[in-house]
Amino acid sequence: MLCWLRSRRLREEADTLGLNKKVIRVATGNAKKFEEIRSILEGYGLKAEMVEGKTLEIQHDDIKAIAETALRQALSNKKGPLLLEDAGLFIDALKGFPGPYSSYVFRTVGVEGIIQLMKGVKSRDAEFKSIVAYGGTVRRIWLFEGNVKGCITETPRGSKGFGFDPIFTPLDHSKTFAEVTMTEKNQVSHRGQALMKFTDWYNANVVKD
Ligand code: ITT
Repeated sequence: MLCWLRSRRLREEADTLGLNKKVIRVATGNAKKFEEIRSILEGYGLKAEMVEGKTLEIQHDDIKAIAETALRQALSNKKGPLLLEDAGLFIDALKGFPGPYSSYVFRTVGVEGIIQLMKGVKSRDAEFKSIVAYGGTVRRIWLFEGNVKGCITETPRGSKGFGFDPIFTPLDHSKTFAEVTMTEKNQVSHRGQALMKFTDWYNANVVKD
């Protein structure tokens, strides 16, 4: 009931602001991530508009808390509604590292740093996790989670995608995320899963009148 009332308020808010409900404003500083989000949302009949600028990323061991805090911060100086996504690569043998520190680890030691850390390690299970955060104002935020299990390759493979794509092979697949097209990646990726949950909710609660 509470959720329904909140959804109705969000719908009313969008109406008052005169927003086109089919356009989702996405806050990210990563153009390749935006392109994936744009393509996924398009598949569900929604358009994406990039709201540029690096979002604040707090240090926390939970990516839900990171996404929620980043969205609150973005909404405090940009007009909502906004969607923001936070993701990370969690490697079992490294007890979940780099996880919430993925952005920092990618910028510093990069893909090669992970390959070095995993040298000689037999168990190579890993998981990409994604949290999509959406809200109209700082007080009301919805979270949607997606994940994909897979493993870390021995060497980087492929040149598509971004970040840790060249070293991640999803379960039951032989190619890394960097060896397949963006459409193929989106069909199995953590981001694709989280955005599917978001669009189900959004189309049912916000778009419908
Ligand atoms: P934002 O501005 O949207 O925060 P970002 O690049 O910092 O962009 P994240 O914090 O969500 O994105 O992701 C942290 C890091 O995790 C990112 O720098 C990548 O190295 C890695 N990563 C996230 N999603 C990925 C994906 O789909 N494929 C490969 N690496 C990914």
